[in-house]
Amino acid sequence: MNTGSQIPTLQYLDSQGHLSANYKGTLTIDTLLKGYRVMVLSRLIDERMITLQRQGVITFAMSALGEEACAVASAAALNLEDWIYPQYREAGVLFWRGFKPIQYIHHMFGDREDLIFGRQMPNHFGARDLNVVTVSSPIGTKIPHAAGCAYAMKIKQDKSVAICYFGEGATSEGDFHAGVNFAAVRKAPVIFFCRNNGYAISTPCSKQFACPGIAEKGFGYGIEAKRVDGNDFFAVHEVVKDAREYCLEGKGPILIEAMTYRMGAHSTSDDPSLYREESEVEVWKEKCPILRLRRYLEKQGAWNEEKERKLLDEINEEIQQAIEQAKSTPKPPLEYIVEHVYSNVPPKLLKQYEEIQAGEQ
Ligand SMILES: Cc1ncc(C[n+]2csc(CCOP(=O)(O)OP(=O)(O)O)c2C)c(N)n1
Ligand SMILES: [Mg+2]
Repeated sequence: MNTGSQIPTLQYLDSQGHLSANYKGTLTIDTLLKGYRVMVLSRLIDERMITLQRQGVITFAMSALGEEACAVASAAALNLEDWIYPQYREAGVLFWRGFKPIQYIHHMFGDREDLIFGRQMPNHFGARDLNVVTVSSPIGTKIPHAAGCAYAMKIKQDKSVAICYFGEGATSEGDFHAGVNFAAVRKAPVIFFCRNNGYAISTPCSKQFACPGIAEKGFGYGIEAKRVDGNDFFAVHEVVKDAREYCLEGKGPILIEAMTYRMGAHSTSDDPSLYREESEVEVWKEKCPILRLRRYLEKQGAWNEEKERKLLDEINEEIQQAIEQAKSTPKPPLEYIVEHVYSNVPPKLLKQYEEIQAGEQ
């Protein structure tokens, strides 16, 4: 983040797992244990997918390494009826809502069981039955979509909100301006959740924007804005829970800036050693959201080495089985690349399809 911000960063849980006495929230040990499991699942799946890409088994992978609390703790603060507009680092939201590792891995393989039949890049997931709108590659495009969805819910007097996740890089896009301004004027019940992870691929925040941070941008649109430690499960949960209530009281949208760090590469097509020092990553390893929550749970007597080993074994086994299953699942039929979008396949697409088909024979 650039220096000079006057907006404080809400934090309750420090890196050693001490919870501040100021925390008056509602999180129970059961919810925290679920949150911990989902964050570990998200981490282990990400790590395996990166390895599979390196082995040439899948084409591409992105990860949420170090940013897991943003997705999982925010999902824990929402209702299932709330609409989710994720970017590509929010698989944790899906897992919190019950998406199975096998479903996710079919998606990463783009096979016949992938809900979108391999028509999107890996990490561009979605789940209609979980109210999770499919990720789209062009950065920021989901911001006006979420604003429109929330405005529709307001008109229909639904008691739900929309949440739109994006990185700090997305706030330099025109869609950020259009979406946030529209939501502000219409008082649409939408939470704009910005993960400020320090980089937009290789561009650090210092070269992205001249204002002190992202939260400040919200004030420019006349909306409420908060900054939170994005690696603190308690703080993220509380700020999103409060934001949801704020939206439902008809007060309009809210912008949350979650301070976090992208521990991994931007994607498997990126090499961060070209633009940042390893020492920077080392500092953030101690602030890891998973480690922090584990330390807290251990202090409460709710977690120990034996439980940890069992959890890792269970998840790794489930992931391994899912990978085997995906490996033996056929690819979607070739015609699916042109079908299911238009009622009649447009001539240009048909021509391309016929060319590919001829090349395959
Ligand atoms: C409109 C648009 N421009 C550029 C890209 C290429 N691109 C993909 S991800 C990315 C960086 C996004 O950074 P940020 O919003 O901070 O999200 P993060 O990857 O850090 O989570 C860029 C420039 C794109 N997908 N869409
Ligand atoms: Mg970023």
